[in-house]
Amino acid sequence: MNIPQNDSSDLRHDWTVPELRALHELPLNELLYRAQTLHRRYHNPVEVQMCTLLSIKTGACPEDCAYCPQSAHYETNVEAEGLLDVVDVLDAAGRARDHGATRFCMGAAWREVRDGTQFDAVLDMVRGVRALGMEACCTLGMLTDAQAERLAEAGLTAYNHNLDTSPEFYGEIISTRTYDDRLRTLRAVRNAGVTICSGGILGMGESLDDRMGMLSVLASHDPHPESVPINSLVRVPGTPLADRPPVDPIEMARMIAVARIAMPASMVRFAAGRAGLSQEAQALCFMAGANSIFTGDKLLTTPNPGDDHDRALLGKVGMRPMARVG
Ligand code: SAM
Ligand code: DTB
Ligand code: SF4
Repeated sequence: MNIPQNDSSDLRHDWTVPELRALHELPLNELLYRAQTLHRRYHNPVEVQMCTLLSIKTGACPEDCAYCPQSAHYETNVEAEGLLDVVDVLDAAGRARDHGATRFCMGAAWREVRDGTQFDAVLDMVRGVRALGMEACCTLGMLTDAQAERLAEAGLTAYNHNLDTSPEFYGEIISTRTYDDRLRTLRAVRNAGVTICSGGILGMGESLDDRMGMLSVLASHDPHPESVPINSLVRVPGTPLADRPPVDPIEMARMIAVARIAMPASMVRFAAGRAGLSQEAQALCFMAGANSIFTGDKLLTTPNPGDDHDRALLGKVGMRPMARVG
């Protein structure tokens, strides 16, 4: 990524919660103006990266993440499915590429990676996606240093591992692992030379300070995570968070804008939760500094707006998909 030399003072790693909260509380126009100013210093403001997700191993996950339809702890309508075949995954990646995606993200409902034939197959998937000329991203749960290195050797571009929320609120949402487990995997990814994709979820009952606390921890990483997905909770029946009230789209835009200001050179991904939003609300999120979306009609297990919707939306707002590099 080309970071203009003279702007390194924008890239701070000591953002405090009160500072971030003060940004969040600005009049919306003022907040958006600041976010847009930084956005165009580091990115082309009319380009949006298209990423496509595929669940390569679905459901029956031993973790108890309260938001997740794939946890074995909750009765949801997700059907468990073992690891997909490499050819099928590469088929899907090729189709995503034909639809304009430049990054292909493979998600597995695992607590952690185990060495063996399944991990070897994932490494083949990574090599295959790279051979298609796309960025390859995986989200497979916790990793050891050695596993992160093997993913790096296979050519993995990015590893997604979300912090989800603040350290203080984390225990309300997940009891089967700790925040430190999460941070340890992020360190393994960074040390292996794979870029980091890490963000979180709005709408789980967290406070504003929890949202800002998560951004403060993310921004404390040096370098910043190269990509920061901001999800709004997809409320899935059967999960403990099924009845949470929906996230106000203006709150979503504010969160994206603060993420953009705190980590100006990063890709800020407007991730889960677009399906419930109007085109105007989505446009506002782009104006706030989002420059990446998940495309295709499915996220991992839940619906996403789909290609026709996204083509119409980007057309209306005059944005274009980012071209593939290489
Ligand atoms: N099992 C791995 C893990 O947890 O890291 C990888 C897959 S997991 C489904 C990836 C991410 O999806 C989670 O960290 C969470 O942030 C997000 N996610 C899961 N369910 C969600 C939901 N209902 N709404 C929004 N985001 C969700
Ligand atoms: C991320 O932050 N959001 C994506 C991706 N990283 C892996 C996952 C969203 C999952 C939404 C619920 C589902 O479809 O199962
Ligand atoms: Fe498992 Fe990941 Fe879902 Fe948590 S978020 S239950 S670890 S698939």
